[in-house]
Amino acid sequence: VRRVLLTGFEPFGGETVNPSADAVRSAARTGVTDAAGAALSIRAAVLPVELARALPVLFELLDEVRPELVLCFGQAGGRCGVTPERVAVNVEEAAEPDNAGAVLSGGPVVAGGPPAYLSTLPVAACVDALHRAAIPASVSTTAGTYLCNHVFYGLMHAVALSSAAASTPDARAAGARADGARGVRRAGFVHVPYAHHQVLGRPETPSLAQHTIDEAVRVVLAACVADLDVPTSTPDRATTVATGRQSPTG
Ligand code: PCA
Repeated sequence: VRRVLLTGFEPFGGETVNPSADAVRSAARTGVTDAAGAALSIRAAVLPVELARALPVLFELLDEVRPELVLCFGQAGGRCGVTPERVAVNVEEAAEPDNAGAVLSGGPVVAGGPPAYLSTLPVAACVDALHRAAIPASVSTTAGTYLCNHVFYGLMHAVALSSAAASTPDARAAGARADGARGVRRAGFVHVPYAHHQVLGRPETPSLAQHTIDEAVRVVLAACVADLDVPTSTPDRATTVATGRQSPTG
């Protein structure tokens, strides 16, 4: 049985809901099968929008679930479609503090970490699959510099360290706290727009129905599972998908 970890985020920025949390819970409830019809073992969790806690909570989940595939989701209010993220950057900076009042003041996510990590999800295939399901989608080249990018970068860093851990003592020491990342073969981040019910009084703000966002999570998950057996040596298969216009996140 293939083990999958899905995460969403709690509400932030004055919202009372976060469609990413509702959508991952929905996927765990309804279930998703692979191409051969076998049910996936899905764990869905909701991460705090807190710098000090988001990654520790994620790493605990990795240790517990030992997933092959990790898909993190977050809300990007103002975007028109579902946006698989191409790249996580080693920067955290935002005008708004996190839900615990902590300020993101321009420092790195991981001191001394590489500038960026590319998603190991098949982002173009995800967009194609979403389009086949008639869900608006495009590849995004920025997850912002708030909590979503923080979690995305921290996840990719943990996976990178855990795969290096077998070979170098340095990496083994640094990676020790994310041991559960070791079996992860694909990981990445996907932003979703506001749900309709969040913007009822704001007719100019783009949104999708929550049930469409729920479906988007299942579609992305199925596309990523189908990709699990393709060699990772060619991360950039996004030759046919144009990057859509994006508004800022969070
Ligand atoms: N979106 C924010 C953080 C939590 C969420 O759902 C972001 O894009 O950083």
